[in-house]
Amino acid sequence: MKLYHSPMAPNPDRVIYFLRAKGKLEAVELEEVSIMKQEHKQPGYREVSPYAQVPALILDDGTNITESRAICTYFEGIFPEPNLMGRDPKEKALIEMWDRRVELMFFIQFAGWFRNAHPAMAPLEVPQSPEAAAKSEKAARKMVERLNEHLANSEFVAADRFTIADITLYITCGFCRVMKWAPHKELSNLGRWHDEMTARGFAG
Ligand SMILES: N[C@@H](CCC(=O)N[C@@H](CS)C(=O)NCC(=O)O)C(=O)O
Repeated sequence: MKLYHSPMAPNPDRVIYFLRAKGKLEAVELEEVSIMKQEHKQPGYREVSPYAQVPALILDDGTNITESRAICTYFEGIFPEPNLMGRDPKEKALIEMWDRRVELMFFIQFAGWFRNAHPAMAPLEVPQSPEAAAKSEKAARKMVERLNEHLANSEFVAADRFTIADITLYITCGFCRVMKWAPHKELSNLGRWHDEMTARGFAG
């Protein structure tokens, strides 16, 4: 299996941290694609990922899987332990609920802020929009406050153990550095949770 990724890019990191949490990073051949050099937009890579995005997983039979959560679902199936996506219908639903909340209401909103505001994103986000940046920043800040409140009474993001939802929140907190923002240093419950996640070592 080959995993196309870009160093420091959050969606590929989500998959790499997931694999590392499974103790299975060595199961894939890693190939780097530079987003900043726009290698992901070259015709050769578009054959791997038609939407020109990383990560992309190519299975040994040639199948392409190009959504980070779908790639994690595949790895959860072939490497079931430790379980990171739920063991029974209720747990699966609750973990997916939190993972999607983090992805849609924090990660995607933060990405909208970054892509519409940061000068380095100008070639990728055409045209950049200050209004969209402001709206997304507001939504990201609101969600991170909600997550901080949630973590006042929960050790982990979902269920009562470490799951993919913790990985998704952790990569998003790390991604915030690109706007010189560290929400886990501003909000105490998020900070407690973040220290515990760092101590687990899945981020390498
Ligand atoms: N929904 C996709 C999103 C993938 C994505 O947006 N990846 C970013 C890197 S973190 C990318 O390839 N960006 C290239 C671009 O926007 O041109 C997933 O979860 O895999």
